[in-house]
Amino acid sequence: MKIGIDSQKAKTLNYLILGLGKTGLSMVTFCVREGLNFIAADSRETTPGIELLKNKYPNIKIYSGSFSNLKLEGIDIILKSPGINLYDPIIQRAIEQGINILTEIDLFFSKVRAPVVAITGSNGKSTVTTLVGLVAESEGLNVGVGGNLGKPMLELINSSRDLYVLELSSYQLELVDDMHGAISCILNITPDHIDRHKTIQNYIASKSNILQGASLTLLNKDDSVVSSIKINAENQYFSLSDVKKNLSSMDAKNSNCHISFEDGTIVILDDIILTGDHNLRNIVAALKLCKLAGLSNESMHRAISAFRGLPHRCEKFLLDKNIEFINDSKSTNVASTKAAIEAHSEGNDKSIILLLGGLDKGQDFSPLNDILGLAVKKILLFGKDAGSIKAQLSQSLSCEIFDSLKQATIKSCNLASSGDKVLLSPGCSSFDEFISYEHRGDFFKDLIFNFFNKDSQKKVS
Ligand code: UMA
Ligand code: ADP
Repeated sequence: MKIGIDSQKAKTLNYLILGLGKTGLSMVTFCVREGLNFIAADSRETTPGIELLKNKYPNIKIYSGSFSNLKLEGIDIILKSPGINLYDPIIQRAIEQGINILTEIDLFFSKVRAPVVAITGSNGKSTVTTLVGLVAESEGLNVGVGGNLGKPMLELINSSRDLYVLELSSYQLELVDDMHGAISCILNITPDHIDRHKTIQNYIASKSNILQGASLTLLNKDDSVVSSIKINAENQYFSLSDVKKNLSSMDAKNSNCHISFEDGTIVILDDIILTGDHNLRNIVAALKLCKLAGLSNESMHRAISAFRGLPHRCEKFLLDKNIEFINDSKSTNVASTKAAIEAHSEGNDKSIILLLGGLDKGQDFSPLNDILGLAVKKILLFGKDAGSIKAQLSQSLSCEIFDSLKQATIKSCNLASSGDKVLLSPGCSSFDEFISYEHRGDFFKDLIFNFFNKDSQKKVS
């Protein structure tokens, strides 16, 4: 049984904060503010987090080094950072010793009274979370937007908030059993992070935890995995297929294509700047969530029609000699690469030069074969797992392997001609060559701007 962090007893217990990244530091601040007894630990000898902590709170106890030497005697509760694996021996030891393991989500809900919209899924979380946040802002609400998106949720807490919008990852949701009346949404589930969760079933179970204790849930009717999840809360579905059925009947009547609810039109399709069905699906989900959160049609229309998309997600950053360059560095799984190719292909014109590769996280790349055969002129593979990805692709496809993204990018520039689209949608994580997907995307853009002697400030939408 979990101990409520807001109970009187909680103040008498001893806590161990595991991991001193962004989340760990936010948990330290929380514990200091609440007057809780704690020590903080990181398995690396030195991390920027430890230095920050020593400067800010010189008197707190910090353990650094292998967790195998970390004693758990006297610890009542572990506060786990999302990056620490449930299968880590320290967590297993803690479970054996009956120590409670809580996360930032438990701490968050112990303090927050305003409504919470919580969003998970394999892809589209950041886009949908940002969109809902923008609609709430447009309504004039004091909204806290964060979570896996970047700003730890504990840093969002403020008693004057009207609403919180949280992006939650499978790492954050792994141990969650109560979402305290949140409006919870699962956008889609396709294989990802199996290296961390071991099985797809564990990954689905982790994502599904977002529904526990929710007051309202929103699921994707078009996603076979998501739509078959059993739910206890009052559930609604969103569906791009249903929206598209209505659109085609409207097309026939020559009227404006728009997404609407029973009480009015929300957004005219021509006003939407984002490309691709995947983004239309994100917009449909965001609109439904806004509706469930009580936001007005006017705010939805204003925010959605002004939204240009987040950087590194199908970001068109240069059009030169009629060649389009697209940075989709945030694509770290096969489903997102597929979505990007679909969004940029026109029939069977094979105009895409695709840069694919990095760390494959044990994914199966064969589901890409059909769309690659239809829409892609050349596949430039790069990074540590280029060889194993190539082995999974159909032999009839034109592939070439490069040691680095730099070499693959230069090749793409030499290869591209008028009408082509050069698309970085790696479908892999970036850590073999880069510190993050942002680093990878910026590196790609800089190389291309340099190649064409372009001013990097002159971007296209
Ligand atoms: N650490 C250990 N032992 C371990 C693992 C990590 O001591 O076994 C330490 C590291 O040395 C480091 C710290 O833990 O000092 C890092 O903690 P963390 O990995 O939990 O990361 P945070 O800095 O707290 O950032 C986390 C999320 N990171 C992960 O889930 C890996 C961020 O998502 C999130 O933005 C941030 O909290 C704020 O909520 C990043 C991410 O990659 C973007 N998420 C994955 C994804 O989107 O696919 C899930
Ligand atoms: P997340 O936060 O879940 O990683 P993002 O909005 O940051 O989602 O997008 C990550 C990647 O997934 C990008 O490559 C983007 O183009 C792609 N993507 C966004 N929404 C979807 C979707 N609904 N289905 C498939 N891919 C998507």
